[in-house]
Amino acid sequence: MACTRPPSAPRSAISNVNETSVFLEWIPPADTGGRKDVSYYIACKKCNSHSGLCEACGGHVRYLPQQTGLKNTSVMMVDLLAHTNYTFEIEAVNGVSDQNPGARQFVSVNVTTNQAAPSPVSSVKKGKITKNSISLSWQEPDRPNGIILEYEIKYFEKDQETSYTIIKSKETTITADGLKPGSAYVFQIRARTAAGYGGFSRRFEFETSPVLAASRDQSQIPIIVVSVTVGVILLAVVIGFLLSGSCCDHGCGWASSLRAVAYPSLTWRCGYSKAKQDPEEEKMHFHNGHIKLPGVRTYIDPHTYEDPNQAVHEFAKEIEASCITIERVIGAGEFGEVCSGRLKLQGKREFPVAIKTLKVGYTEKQRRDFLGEASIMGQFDHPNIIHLEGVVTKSKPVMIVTEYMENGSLDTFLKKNDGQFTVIQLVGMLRGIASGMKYLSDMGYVHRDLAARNILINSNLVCKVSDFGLSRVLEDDPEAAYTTRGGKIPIRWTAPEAIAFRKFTSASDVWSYGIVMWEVMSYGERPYWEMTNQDVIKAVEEGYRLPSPMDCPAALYQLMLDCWQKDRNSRPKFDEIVSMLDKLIRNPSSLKTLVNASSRVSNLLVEHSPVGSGAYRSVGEWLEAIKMGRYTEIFMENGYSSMDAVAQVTLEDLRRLGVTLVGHQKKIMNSLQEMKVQLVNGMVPL
Ligand code: L87
Repeated sequence: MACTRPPSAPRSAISNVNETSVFLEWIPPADTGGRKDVSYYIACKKCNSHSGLCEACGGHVRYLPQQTGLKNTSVMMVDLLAHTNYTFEIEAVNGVSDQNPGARQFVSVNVTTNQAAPSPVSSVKKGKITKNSISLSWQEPDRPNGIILEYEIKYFEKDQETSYTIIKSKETTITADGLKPGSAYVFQIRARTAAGYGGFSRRFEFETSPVLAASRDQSQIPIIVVSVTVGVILLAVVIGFLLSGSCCDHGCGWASSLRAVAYPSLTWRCGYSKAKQDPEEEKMHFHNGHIKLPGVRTYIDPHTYEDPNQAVHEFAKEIEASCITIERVIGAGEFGEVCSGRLKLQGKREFPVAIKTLKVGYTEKQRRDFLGEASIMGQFDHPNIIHLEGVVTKSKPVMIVTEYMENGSLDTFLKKNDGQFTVIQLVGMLRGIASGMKYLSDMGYVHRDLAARNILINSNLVCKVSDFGLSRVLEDDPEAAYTTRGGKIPIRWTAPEAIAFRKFTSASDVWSYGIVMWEVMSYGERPYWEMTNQDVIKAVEEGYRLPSPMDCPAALYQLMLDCWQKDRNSRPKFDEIVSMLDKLIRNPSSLKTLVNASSRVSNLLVEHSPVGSGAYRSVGEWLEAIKMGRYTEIFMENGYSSMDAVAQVTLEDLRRLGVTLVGHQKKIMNSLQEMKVQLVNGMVPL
């Protein structure tokens, strides 16, 4: 037997961070040591960001599928600590590595995890139950991911979900009272940390004790009569108090704001003073003039404010212009330029920001619409929503300042990096967008213009939803076209009911999300290519849907088709989309089944033409043309030396040849497919 050696280090390791999970992928070592038994070992170190000192990670980290003896070139680590720097060393070993234990051959990757919301509460127990009350207790979530600030308990009478009550508690016990006797109630609990709310627990159902027939005797009637009378008197007093207007003089918190919202015509009587308002209270009690239960976080339409300047300062911090250094122009918006720059706030380190400016000579309406976006953004706090730093309104130009996203708009970024990401990286991007959209839909905000061009992506490939506004959103979008009814709508991204009768809901956002999935999986391809808007509307109405992008995992294409159901109530909800994508990320083999080429093709009008008669005279020329020239030698050495031979290459063959980067596999297979098949019409009837 010939002498063999330990392998060289793995190469080109890449990481994808999702809250407290990290996915790693690499390509095999250049030198396998002349052996076929290469496997991989992952060493995990937790590093102090100040001292730079590292220690072993300890037992809390889970490795999927495992930490040692990995045969595949990818692994996922879950249950990492939030906001922590980790170094992962991916070591290649083979049967003789033990003979030379000194020389570990590894490639290392540094990552910083993000803050994660707490995991759901999993066990809830009932305590004392009476005919009007239910007491509950529960355990802290398995993964609190931080200090739990409070719990939110939502409950409603079974089958009466539309009317629910929310209680907050710092303890892990509560008593819900004022319940109906002998009735079933459904409870759900979620925990909140600095990172926001975790998911709700599953539903727990408990029943109040029944009233015995004997206790429902005549003796209770006087009590009921008295309490109803007292209730009516109290209500009358409250209404009289509200309508009197006298409270304006002493600024009585929520009552004056209730009047401002619920009775806008009365506001002239007292004017509107910020000092008299408690913004927190307003957020908790009202939504577009409706009284809201405390703790139900919903988005407040800035239009409900008489004075838009007040809205913006309620939700956005005023920044002094002298704290901002503008560096360069990075884009254009409807109202003026978008720039990159730096922000230096007192007591903080300077950091990069993006800045939207309002061009000079604006009208009052333009200023209001421009700052309206900041009023909306300022209400959101989520890792997948672009973060508002603040606004400049006291000097000119008026500006909106956000965190800086190094990789810019998602559509441009994907076009620039065609074929360069693994499926898991792409799904990670989609997961982030879905998570941001879930948050927006939970807040009651309908985006209306969800498209890859309105998603920003940072250097960690974290995607964030951007571009908020009300009427102006669509004015700003060059994709938006006027419909016959006069509305301006980005047709290719919009659900049919929103185009036909302006029914914009979170379900129509889900449709758009399906289009974004398609854009992402096809690296920024234009949905419906160069078809006209009219043809798109007609085709979709007739039941045609976009075909699967090339080499798209079947599970993802199925999810797209689900998002594009005609019946908006049958479309998945954003929380279901997030769970589905999480499941796929945790089990990457579920992404291996691709929408196969033959089923794609059977739905298409196709025309076959033999490979080889075409444009390329040699394998080298072809690979160079698709920027895969680095593989020429490997192809030639392995018998793929003519275009006819190349035509037979399968994905399996590519893997065997060491083409392990999914992006490169895609590039090569796509190019072959393109040579073999000419697509005449790519639409798939449902
Ligand atoms: O490279 C970028 N990084 N580009 C091109 C950006 C960024 C960014 O952080 N373009 C924007 N960024 N915008 C405007 C267009 C968004 C689709 C924003 C950040 C943005 C701003 C400055 C205010 C409000 C909303 C988005």
